Amino acid sequence: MANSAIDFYSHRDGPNPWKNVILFEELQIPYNATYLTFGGASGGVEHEDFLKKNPAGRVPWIKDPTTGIELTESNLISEYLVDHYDTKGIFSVEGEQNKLLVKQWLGFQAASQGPFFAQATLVKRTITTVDRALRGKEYLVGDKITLADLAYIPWDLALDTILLGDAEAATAKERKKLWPDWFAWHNRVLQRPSVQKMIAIQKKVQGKE
Ligand SMILES: N[C@@H](CCC(=O)N[C@@H](CS)C(=O)NCC(=O)O)C(=O)O
Repeated sequence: MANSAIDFYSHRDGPNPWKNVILFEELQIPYNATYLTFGGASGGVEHEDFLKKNPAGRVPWIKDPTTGIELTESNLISEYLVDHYDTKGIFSVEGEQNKLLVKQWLGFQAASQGPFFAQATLVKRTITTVDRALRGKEYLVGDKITLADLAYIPWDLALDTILLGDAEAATAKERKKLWPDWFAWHNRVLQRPSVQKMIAIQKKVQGKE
């Protein structure tokens, strides 16, 4: 058991730190969360105060006063928490093959699920940026059409298939039909009390209770 609470740097909306919250709840590890903002303002992930801790300017980041360990990368933090605090072996697996498979799927999560899902969010953010830039204007530059406006058209035309008009996967019902095993697995994991607790904490800090 951790002697003192782990210092945990997080973000209210960014999904990665919330993986670690599930582990804090599973293993009953005390922690103190500091919620940073995105960007370089005071209290931000890119402010010099935090860059001294994590030069990558990303959360999560922890300091465990019990061991003195400082660490970033959410999946590595989860592995650290299990190595040190999973005394009942809730998450232990037998044999080299299974141990490696856990690492394989953690690697796939970090290299594929996280970044590609994040891109989907960035699509909307990009549209918001351009929308903002066009407020009160007819074109991006000056008061006439330029190459800049034209360059956006082909990708914007593809939006129906990229994201917004994803008629096949827009609702849970459709996703269940497309990916039944993924859907069942997702809902299965969702039932764990630690995950429900994480969701409750997340809603609270996001002001969505
Ligand atoms: N591979 C890292 C990714 C960390 C990451 O991208 N965190 C996001 C929040 S979910 C972040 O801090 N973003 C800050 C930014 O993009 O400026 C991990 O799994 O911990």
